[in-house]
Amino acid sequence: MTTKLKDVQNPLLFEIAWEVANKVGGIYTVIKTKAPVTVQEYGDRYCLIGPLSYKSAPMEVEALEPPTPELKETLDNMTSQGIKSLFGRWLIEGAPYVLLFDTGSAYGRLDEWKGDLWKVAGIPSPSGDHETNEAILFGYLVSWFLGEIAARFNKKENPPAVIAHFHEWLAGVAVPLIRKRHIDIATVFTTHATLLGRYLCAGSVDFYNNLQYFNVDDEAGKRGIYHRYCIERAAAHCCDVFTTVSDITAYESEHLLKRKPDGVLPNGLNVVKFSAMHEFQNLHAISKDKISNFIRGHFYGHYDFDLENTLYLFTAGRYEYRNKGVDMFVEALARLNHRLREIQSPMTVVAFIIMPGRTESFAVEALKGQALTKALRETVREIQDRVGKKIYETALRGHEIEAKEVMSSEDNILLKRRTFALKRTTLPPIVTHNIINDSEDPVMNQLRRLSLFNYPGDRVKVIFHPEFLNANNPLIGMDYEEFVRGCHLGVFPSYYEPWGYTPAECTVMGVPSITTNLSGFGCFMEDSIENTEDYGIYIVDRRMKSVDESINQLADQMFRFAQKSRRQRINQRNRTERLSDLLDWKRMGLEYVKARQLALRRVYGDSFDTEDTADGYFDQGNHNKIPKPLSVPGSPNPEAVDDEYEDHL
Ligand code: G6P
Ligand code: 1S3
Repeated sequence: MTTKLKDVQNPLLFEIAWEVANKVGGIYTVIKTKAPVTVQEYGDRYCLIGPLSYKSAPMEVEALEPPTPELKETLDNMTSQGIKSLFGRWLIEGAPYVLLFDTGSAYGRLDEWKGDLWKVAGIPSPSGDHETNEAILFGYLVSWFLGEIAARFNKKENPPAVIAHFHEWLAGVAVPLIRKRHIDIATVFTTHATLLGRYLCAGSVDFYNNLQYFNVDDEAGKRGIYHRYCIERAAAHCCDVFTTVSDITAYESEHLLKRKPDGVLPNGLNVVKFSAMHEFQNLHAISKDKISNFIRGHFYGHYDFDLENTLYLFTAGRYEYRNKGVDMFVEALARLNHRLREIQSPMTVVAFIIMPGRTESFAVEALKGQALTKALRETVREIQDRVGKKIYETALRGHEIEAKEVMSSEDNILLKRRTFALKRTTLPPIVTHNIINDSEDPVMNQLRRLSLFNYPGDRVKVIFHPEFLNANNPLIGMDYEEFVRGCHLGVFPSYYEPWGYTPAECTVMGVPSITTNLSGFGCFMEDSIENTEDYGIYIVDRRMKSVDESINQLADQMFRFAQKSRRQRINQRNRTERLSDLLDWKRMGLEYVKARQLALRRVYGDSFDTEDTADGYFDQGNHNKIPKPLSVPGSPNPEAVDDEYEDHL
């Protein structure tokens, strides 16, 4: 309900998400990496809204006085009614304004608000669902805030148009409230997945072939998420512009949420370009060395493969065994092992699975290997020093030194002792931690079933690291980005993946990856590039193929990758890295601009000078795909492959 003409050229933008200054998963990455381009467009007219966590806020936010009287008055009024909040700058690139609400300070009103939500929107909220309670408190605080501030701005001569962009159901409660209360703002709601989709896929249903047939209320009820589903569906229907992150999730939303999204807002990244062209290749070599050090320790006593002919593959993400396609990855690794053994390949593949599970501690056997190799390294360094000094002194005196005199007998014994300690009767562990209920862990069970135990003859070795990486980790002391850079191939054969940041992150670091045509990222790349594989983006067909065929395709892709020469891998990394511009927010952010424009036109159509139907905002038109690279494939001499062609790209 528009009352006055608005300043639609200089609108205010609030962006609301549970993951603002609060890292949980992918939405945090979306919001944080997008901030620089949004700040560039909106400057101080942009403010993010999230929940206040007293643990993380001091590290994330620099507190400030509210810069406008409208904001100050609104927050003062809320504070006088017991609501605690923190306003300031979020300490990330772009330094946007951020407002965090302490949902705890509103707990006394929970029952009243739950009753109201049922009355005005028909949304039930059973007791005992903490996450939903938080979502309700957050939604009521945000709608209270937006209602007040919009009313205060409306008293101005030429009030600014206000856009509120909400992400995901956890921030969705405010959307139906804004609609019901006729708050004078334009709303956008973006869903990054659907609740029901995630639950259905995690079970064993043929999701994509049955999308239109699910009885959504029934399915949500059976899974105990009906109330959450209601929030998500209400937000999707009550917003002015409804969007999601990929075409595949748009299709899913149309059937499960019963509204066709107005457009798709794919996720970008804040791409850091190195001034030196091949800097990322050097970083690969440095990080790979660190991984190799870990490998030496992990496989001590069985370190009988050549690191020069070893490839590091990995998968990573939240531990959603089926949704993230770990089941398929492990199965394909067993087939890859078989094929590499069959051809007596000189290559060894080490496959890492980095997914946080429920663990008790690091496994002693995993720690022991690192300790032993560290001790050996130190001993060798000491001996090196002593030997170096001896040679130097002898040479200075003009004498020659006999090779057998170089090392003292004490040093010889010391070295023997260290070498002796490296003997081992056990196989190198397939898991780095002690897992709680190990016998029920799906990854462990599958590894056991397939006998992937790191036997000496295996060409595929596995390491399940059931915890996210960080630089202080005593085993693999690297943060995630550094680790990815050191790997050769990321493997993400997801079944349910609305977007999929993991392969996108690989791409901007110049690391090839495998994804699927059921992931938003995979479909986007397939749509944008003529032959994705040439650019190091392998796509497994999980739509039209049977499960067995998809696993074979995945095994085949990894097998072909393992046949590449170093030169070919370097070339492929160069091509992969060239795709990063495609994923940069500078480009991807344009879809967000369109969504906001559409919302403004729909709500404040009268305030625009030109007649505009607001339709067609998301029409992509005819976009040209990135063509095949100029380089000739399959040179007879792989070491001499097509460098001169590469320069033309
Ligand atoms: C980068 C480095 C090269 C190194 C290569 C190893 O390109 O700049 O110096 O030889 O990585 O590649 P690889 O695929 O064998 O890890
Ligand atoms: C969701 O997080 P997820 O891993 O649960 O949102 C991400 C950001 O949009 C997206 O990349 C991912 O595919 C979704 O599944």
